[in-house]
Amino acid sequence: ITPPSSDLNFASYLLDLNAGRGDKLAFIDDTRRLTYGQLGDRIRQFAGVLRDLGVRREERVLLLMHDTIDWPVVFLGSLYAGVVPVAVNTLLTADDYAYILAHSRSRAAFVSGALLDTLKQAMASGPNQVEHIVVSQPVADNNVAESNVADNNRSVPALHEFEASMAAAAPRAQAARTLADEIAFWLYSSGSTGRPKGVVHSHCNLWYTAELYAKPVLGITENDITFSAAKLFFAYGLGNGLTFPLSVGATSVLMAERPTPAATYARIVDHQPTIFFGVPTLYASMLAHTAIPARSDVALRVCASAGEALPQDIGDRFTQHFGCEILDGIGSTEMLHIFLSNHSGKVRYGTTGLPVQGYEVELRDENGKPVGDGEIGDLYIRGPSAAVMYWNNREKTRQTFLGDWLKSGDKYQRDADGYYTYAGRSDDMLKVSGLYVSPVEVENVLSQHPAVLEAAVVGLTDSDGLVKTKAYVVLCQGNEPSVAMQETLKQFVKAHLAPFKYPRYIEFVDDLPKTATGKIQRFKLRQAQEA
Ligand code: 3SK
Repeated sequence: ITPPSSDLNFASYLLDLNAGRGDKLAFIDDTRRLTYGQLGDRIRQFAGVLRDLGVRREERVLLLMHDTIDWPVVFLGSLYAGVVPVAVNTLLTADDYAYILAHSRSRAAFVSGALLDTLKQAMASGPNQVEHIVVSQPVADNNVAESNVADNNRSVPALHEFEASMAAAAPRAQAARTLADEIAFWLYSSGSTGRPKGVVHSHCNLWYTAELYAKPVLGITENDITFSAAKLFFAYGLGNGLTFPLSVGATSVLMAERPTPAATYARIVDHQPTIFFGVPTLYASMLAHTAIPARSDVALRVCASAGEALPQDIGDRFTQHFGCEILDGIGSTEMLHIFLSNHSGKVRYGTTGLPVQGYEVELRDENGKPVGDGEIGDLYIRGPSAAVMYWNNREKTRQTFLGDWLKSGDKYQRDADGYYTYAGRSDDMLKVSGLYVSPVEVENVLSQHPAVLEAAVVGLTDSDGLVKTKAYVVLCQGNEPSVAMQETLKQFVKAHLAPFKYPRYIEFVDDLPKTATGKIQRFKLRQAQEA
């Protein structure tokens, strides 16, 4: 593909691209609809709000909002104005937001009414530079009663209501003349340890993910309706629900609430999306749901999965029922979207597929040397959508961004046909009796047992100081924890994998600790063990 020109304002690019689609629906949320014409008007209007609030080019603003049509307006309106939105997870604690506010030095905060109290708590607990809080969809006790007049000499932040601020602003006719390589937005990425890292992305990165993944791999066109269970504040959701559909003039369905199977199916049936984006845990619970819609009730033509490896059985059962493939892939906040993926017509469930064209992938050993097919190695990626850096974190930036290459922190194995299979996070891998054991591999086998809903495997250091595998297992309803069940599951794993991989210990639990995207937090299980 030909790279974009060195002048690129991604928001302005999208507005130009969709200029002929004024009456077409761009977004449908839980209560409202927005055409492309209205979206363009609101983006220009929002850039006027930023000017009224005194937010200047290259300054940061916090975007802490649920998925409604205001989210893309704030995100793209900021890009349009050359202001940098810092989009954050709506499920964090006040302590996390206090850290992010101080770290990003956000000048204003755009927040959903339901999250205002948490934001205020964060602001009260630490230093920050927020002068204005603008509340989208206020709730009853928000008290957004003040006049909406910006006064930059205040000592406490002014509270504004989103719609009133929009109504009072004069639209900004011209977009900021940004460069393709200019900083466009930040996302925060949390690792298994330490504070979240501010991942800094440029305008062209958004363009690349649409050109390299969404168009060729998903085959997305203007006739599609997208629906992403992953929220817009995740890199995965941002592409799925915003930049991909808008890059082709498609329609995106947004949902503010948590993606339960019932809520997800309701959108799939009511709005007839043609592309659905989920995560493995959700696909599993959708298949276990008591009221699965019939294939004839849905319009799905392709689905995507990321966040963690999709077990083969879930892919098979989903395709059997809905007649539609799930393209399992892996991306990262640092690469912005998916760089390794299954491709329609060539899906191999249980694998993460093949490199997305435009990205290079390598597996290396501890000394940085490429490993052979069938061997487990560390995953490195090279591609044009890589983030610029972690903000104000030289050490972590240097450890991750290695020239053109980026170290993902995942372990993979490639087979003779070039398909990649996930072998766990680098720091989750176990070495038992000198041999690598992938917790994911053992979990996948356990999950295939009819009594098992889900499982997580970690290393347990025994009294000899040797690492043994331990499985935390959630049983399906109607199955009771027992010694006999432990023995059955151990034998089941031994029958399916090299015997040394079977979990020496099994503990039954009610649920597993997970991130908001559904990734199992094995480090929490390890910590609980050590406590
Ligand atoms: O979790 C993933 O695989 C992923 C996919 C797309 C974008 C971001 C992420 C973390």
